[in-house]
Amino acid sequence: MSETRILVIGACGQVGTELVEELAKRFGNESVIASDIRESANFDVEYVKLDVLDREATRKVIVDYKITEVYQLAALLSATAEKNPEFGWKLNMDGLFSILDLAKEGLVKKIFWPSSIAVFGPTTPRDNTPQRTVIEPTTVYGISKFAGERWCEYYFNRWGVDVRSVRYPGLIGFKSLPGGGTTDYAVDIFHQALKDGKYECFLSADTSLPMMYMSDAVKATIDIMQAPAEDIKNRSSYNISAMSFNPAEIAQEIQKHIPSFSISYEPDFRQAIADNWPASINDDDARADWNWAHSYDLKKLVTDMLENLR
Ligand code: AKB
Repeated sequence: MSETRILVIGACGQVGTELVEELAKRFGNESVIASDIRESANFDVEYVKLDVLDREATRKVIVDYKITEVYQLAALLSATAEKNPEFGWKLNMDGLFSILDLAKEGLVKKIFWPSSIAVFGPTTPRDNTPQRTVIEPTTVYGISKFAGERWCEYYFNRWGVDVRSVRYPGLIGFKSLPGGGTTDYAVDIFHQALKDGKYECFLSADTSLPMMYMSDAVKATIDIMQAPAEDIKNRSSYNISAMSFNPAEIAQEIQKHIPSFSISYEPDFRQAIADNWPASINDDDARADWNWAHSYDLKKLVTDMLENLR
């Protein structure tokens, strides 16, 4: 059996930071290469500077390091992509094609590429959103993720590219800050609660969104990559779910630990994005096909976040 050699692209982001750490634990530091657009970064594994839009540079890293699996995480998230739609589309689509094409050539054996709950739009059922339903995204991020899902399935059907994907909900972790998402409030709130004892939220009190603790998201990512190929019956992207809450509910949970904490609401342009996303997600397919299971609910998440950030 050939040795697993992993490249994580976009390793300095919110998911990448924790994913690299977990992959290194499971496969050994020498089997994992972290890469990002930054000049340098602090990882226990080797780091290479890489712009995924530079196809020749990407090919060279994959060949030089004898990479077998790629986790392609480089992307603009929902709020940032709305500010720069042209670059959001370019990075999110060309970054994916760069890796899909190298896999099509046989240079990479397996790919992970994340999609998002942002694929859903105002015409999608908001509660317990099914795996297969109306999908009419209204943000450039959502459009790019939905198009990416279709292309993943196409590359699998047409050329047998082993690509696997999940639709991440809002992700919450303590090891790094999020960058440019609509669900970022659920991370910022912890930092402000500990620093100032108060938080001004850019979404309204009753905006419920699907959320997940980062350790569960990392587990889902590695689990789907480790599953036998025949168990992956969906080659576009799987719904995955852990919990749903709104800003008022997470604030109440934080107040159980910090009674003086207060929250105020000043919705901005991100409110319109959140209003078009699901409130909760049905992930029966992921649970049935590759045994997806989450561990963290809101209570456990809040306790763990505060303990670690303190
Ligand atoms: C965002 O808010 O843009 C992301 C996502 C839900 O994909 N966290």
